[in-house]
Amino acid sequence: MKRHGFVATLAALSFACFASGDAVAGATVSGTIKLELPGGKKPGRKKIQMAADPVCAGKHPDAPARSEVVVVEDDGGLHNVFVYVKKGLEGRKFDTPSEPAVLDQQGCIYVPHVMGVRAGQPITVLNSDGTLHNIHPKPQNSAEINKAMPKFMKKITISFANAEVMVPVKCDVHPWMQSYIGVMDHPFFAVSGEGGKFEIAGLPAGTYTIEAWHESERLGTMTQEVTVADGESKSVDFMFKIKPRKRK
Ligand SMILES: [Cu+2]
Repeated sequence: MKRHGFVATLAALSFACFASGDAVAGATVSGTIKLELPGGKKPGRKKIQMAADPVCAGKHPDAPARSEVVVVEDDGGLHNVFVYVKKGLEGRKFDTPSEPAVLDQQGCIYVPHVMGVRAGQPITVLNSDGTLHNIHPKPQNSAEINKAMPKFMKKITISFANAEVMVPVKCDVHPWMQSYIGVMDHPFFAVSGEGGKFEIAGLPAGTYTIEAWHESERLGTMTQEVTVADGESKSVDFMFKIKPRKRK
């Protein structure tokens, strides 16, 4: 019996050594992003008027598309927040993925509304609509892109050379079309989704400034510092507040 226990302990020890030695012991930072809703009232999402292009309007036969500027759940869970490591990775280099990110023009809306890519990573831009779009990102740190995509052009590839939070993307044909792309020189970013949740995994041990960015100026950005050890998981939550409108 004793001997059996000893062997089992040895086996467990060697497994533990294997796990810490060979596996990627990256840390995870995850959390929930919420919007404070005074009185429990969440901001409405305006209908998007697409009548100017009947092809677009025809893509939403049952209900009109609605603005994605502030997408918030009843309990405050806030979608489309770009969360990323702003500080703490200086001097580190990460391979650029050759796998393209995908931005679709679908129902005359950008899908996804907010996304992250790597500097130099190819981005496949799809036209799923059978109408003319014009993909027009306006980066500050990379070359501007302005490409018409007639209805027969289903796919093009673009990329941004340099990191930038965030690159706004517009369509010159459909003024309501707007999206944002976070261009990063490292892989540690996420976009909040269901429940306002996000997760950034595989982080090296270290102390990081995490920034949460929302496109509305009245929400803006928030930052928090977090220190993680190898393999550690830490929770970082953000609570956005709607700032008063700026007086003009
Ligand atoms: Cu368009």
